[in-house]
Amino acid sequence: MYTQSFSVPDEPGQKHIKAVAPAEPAELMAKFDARIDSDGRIEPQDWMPDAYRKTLVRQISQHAHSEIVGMLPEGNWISRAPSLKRKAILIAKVQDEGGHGQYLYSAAETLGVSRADLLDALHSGKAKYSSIFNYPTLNWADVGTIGWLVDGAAIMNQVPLCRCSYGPYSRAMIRVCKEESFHQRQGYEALLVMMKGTDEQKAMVQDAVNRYWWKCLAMFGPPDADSPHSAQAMRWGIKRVSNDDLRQKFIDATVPQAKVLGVTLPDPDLKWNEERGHYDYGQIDWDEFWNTVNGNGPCNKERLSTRVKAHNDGQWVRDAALAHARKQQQRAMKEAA
Ligand code: FAQ
Repeated sequence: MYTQSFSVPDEPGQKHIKAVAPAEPAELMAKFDARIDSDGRIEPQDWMPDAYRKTLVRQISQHAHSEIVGMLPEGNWISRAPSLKRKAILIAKVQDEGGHGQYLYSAAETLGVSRADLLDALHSGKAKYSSIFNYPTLNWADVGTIGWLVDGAAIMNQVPLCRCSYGPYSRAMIRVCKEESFHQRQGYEALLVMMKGTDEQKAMVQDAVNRYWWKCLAMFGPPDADSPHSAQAMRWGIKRVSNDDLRQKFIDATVPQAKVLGVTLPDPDLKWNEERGHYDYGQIDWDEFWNTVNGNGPCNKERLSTRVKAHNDGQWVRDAALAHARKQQQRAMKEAA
């Protein structure tokens, strides 16, 4: 039940996107290709190949799920934040993540899928979300580290998505990236404060960085050679930079930040390579990554059951909103009559 093999539900009888058609109409296909080649944007009303639509639904919905499941590890710390200021910042951040989920589900809906179906896929364990949110937040430094490293990795991956070929996704990403940038800074600042504190506080930061560093590198997805979707997604201008290139950019940007912070990144192979103009780094544990993606990470079960409970507990809000909308509509019709 908790595995995450993604599928936009395709069960017979349900209303979903068509399977990839054997042949797309040549004229429409040529127009679509020309738009992509000229770096134009595809909008919801435009014709697009089924495979392009399906890829976008897969990526955007996984992204939306990541944002809302991503609220949970930090949400655990709202009631235990060490000051009113930190609590206010954390509440704002967690709310922002919920908002990102909303923009992204809306962007996915423009492709002809329903939000209810996407949420069903998440809640039944069929849909993927980012591996990083299946790890626990053990102490307050984890919250700062998520801001610094997890949001930092998210921004690195998402800035190029502001130029994604699908209009609604690219526009949603502009606002998301502005907010993620605040998230990254607040996390880094919280850690800077802890690193000026007691030895115990410094040790907490180092411990959090030790636990999160490698998981953040894996967030960018499998190596390019093992990434089944990358080549086509890049051809279509959905992905603009490859998994490995983004991972490298993230490492290169983060090493100097770690120096300023005074923490050690837990990789003995991390060193500047003059010839490449980049940092070399050690082996990522891909078995551990896939084990987590496939439902067996430390918090997969807990995250999904919390998510399902939140959704069920919110049923009365959705019912009330619908009843209110119906009332408004009836009133408007009466007034117009
Ligand atoms: N976790 O061929 P590729 C955030 C799957 S938002 C789980 O390389 P693709 C905000 C992949 O889905 C973080 N699964 O796939 C925040 C595919 O499986 P499928 C999320 C992963 O799509 C911060 C298979 O592996 N960001 O953090 C992961 O071309 C703090 C093969 O991989 C986005 O979603 C993973 N890490 O590239 C919130 C950004 N990586 O579908 C709260 C948009 C790969 O065949 C607090 N997404 N897989 O069953 C993307 O850029 C891409 O989808 C990638 C994966 C790069 C994630």
